Order: sequence, then structure tokens, then C-alpha cells
Amino acid sequence: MSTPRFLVTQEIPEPGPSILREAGEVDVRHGMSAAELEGAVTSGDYDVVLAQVSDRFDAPLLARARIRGIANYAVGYNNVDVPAAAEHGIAVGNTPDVLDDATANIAMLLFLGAARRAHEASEYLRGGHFTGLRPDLLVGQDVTGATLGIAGMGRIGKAVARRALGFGMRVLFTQRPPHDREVTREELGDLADHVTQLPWDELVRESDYLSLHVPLTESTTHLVDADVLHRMKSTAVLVNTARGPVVDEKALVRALRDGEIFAAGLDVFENEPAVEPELLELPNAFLLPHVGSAEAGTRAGMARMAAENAVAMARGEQPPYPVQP
Ligand code: 8YV
Repeated sequence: MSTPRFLVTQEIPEPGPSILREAGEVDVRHGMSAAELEGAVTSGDYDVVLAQVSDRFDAPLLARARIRGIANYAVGYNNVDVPAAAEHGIAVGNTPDVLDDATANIAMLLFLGAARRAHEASEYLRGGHFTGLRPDLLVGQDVTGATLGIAGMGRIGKAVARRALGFGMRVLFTQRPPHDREVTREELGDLADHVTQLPWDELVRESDYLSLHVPLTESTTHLVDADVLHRMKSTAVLVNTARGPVVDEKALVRALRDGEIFAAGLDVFENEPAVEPELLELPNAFLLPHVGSAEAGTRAGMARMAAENAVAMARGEQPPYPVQP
């Protein structure tokens, strides 16, 4: 067998590079345009691409691709047309489980930051406006005793539920909005006695905090649109650590501006890395640049899994972490 050749589209942390170098030749080509990625993938120069979620592999590209596999450095894989990849014998892998806690942690940070006006408070202080305590200074929303609605009770949704229970919140969820299916007690495991499943419409109405943990698919694109935002409580906080297009960003800007909801905490954006300019101006939007999994140990774990996937794919073996659509 010839030496495997890996294309890495962004530098990843150890042990990723060591695992790849031990198995073959590694080419790190940071910042490739879509045309450059297409050229590389169709050139026959590489066996496997270790990819980011910003690298798009659609059906026309996959039809012309001369690679054995795509090892996504992410749990999400909406950047790959998985059925088209399967049709052309291209394996696809991801990095599940390892980033659940980190992503749940960032969801909590967004909740608290948006509810307690952390961004505004920090700006206020740094702007030299803090001249003394005031009872009306930067009053936010209550967290303890409030109701959290979780859209998507998968691994990350469950990790958020456990944290929210620790904060004394009531936890409701819809498993697979907008069209739910009933979840068994076995599936809920340790959470079975502590969380309640509701239809999506009711979840929207009941939630003081609505946190999104669904994959991006056709049915979840603009799951949170103008109509949903309108039906949320005016005191509600929306949190998105999933994928930007799950929320209609323009409608969200209007809802935040017009006080239809209290605040939003967002780690992902509809047209990443671009962000609706108006969103950047709104004090009640607490925004982070897609750092959900950015904890050192988590990223090392993701790097190991993606590299192990890539090596197995290059050898024509079943990857240890194949995507499970
Ligand atoms: C990013 C993510 O991939 O895992 C996912 O689906 O969205 C993130 O973890 C990460 O920021 C690496 O670039």
C-alpha cells in the first residue's frame, strides 16, 4: 500500500498531527478557498481530508472527488452531503461525545451572560460608568426557578439539562422539533424523573430560556423564525450553540430590537463568519465566535478522534467514529 496522504484544512492540536504523521504524509493548507478545496479534493493527491465544518462537500463535488474519506473535526456534519458521499464510496467521520460537556458549558455561559447582561455590564465598567451601586443597575432575568426549554434532547441537550437542574431550573424539552417523537424513560436515563417532554409549540410558549441542540437539517432550518419569536415570552432568553441557520437571524434582530424577547446568547450565526451588522449593535445580544468546543482537553480529544478516523479511512478500514445520520 502506498503512503497515505492527508489534507488538513486547518491546524489541529496534538495528538492529531502526530497520529497523522506516523501514518503518512500531512499537508496543512490553512485558509483554502472553496475552489482550492475542490482542486485539492479532485486532484488525486490526497486520500483523506481532515476537514472543518466550514469546508463544504456537496453532491457535485463528491461526484468528482478522488478521496477515500472525510474526517470532520466536529460532531456536526451538515457540511457534508452524507448520502452522496456514501454513493461514491467516501467514508465520513465525526467527533461525538467528547465535546458534549464543553458545549453544554458554553450554553450555560450564554444563558447566564444574556440573562444577567454580562456584555452590557462589562462595557459599562470598562467605559468608566461605574460610579457606585444602584438598585436599578443592570437588572436581568432570574435563573433559579425559571423554566428551561431544550430543543433537541440528545447528548448535548442532556448535558445542558443536568447543569440547569443544578441551577434549580425546571427543565422541559422537545426531542426532535418541530415534529416530535416520544422519548422513553430508558433514553432519558438519570434524567427520567426530572424533565418533561412537551410538543414544540408548548415548549416555545412555556420557556423562560430556550436552548437549541438540534442538528441542522431541512426541517430545523429557521426552526426559530419570526412566528416562534413572537410566541415566546417577552422576558425569554434564546440560546443557540447548535447551528446558525436554525434561527432566522434577521427575524431575531427584529425581535430583540422590538422587545419581543429579552435577550439572546449566540455562539453560531446564519452566515458564519459574517454576523448581521444590527445584531452587533444590540445590547441584549450576547455573542461569541463559535467557541462551543474550545476547551483545551476537548479539542485534543476531537483531534485524536478525527486523526484516528482519517488514518482508518486512508487504510480502507471502517473509521472508529463514523457519522450516524
Ligand atoms: C467546531 C462544532 O467544529 O463540533 C461541531 O459541530 O460546531 C464545533 O465544535 C469547532 O469549533 C472546531 O472548529
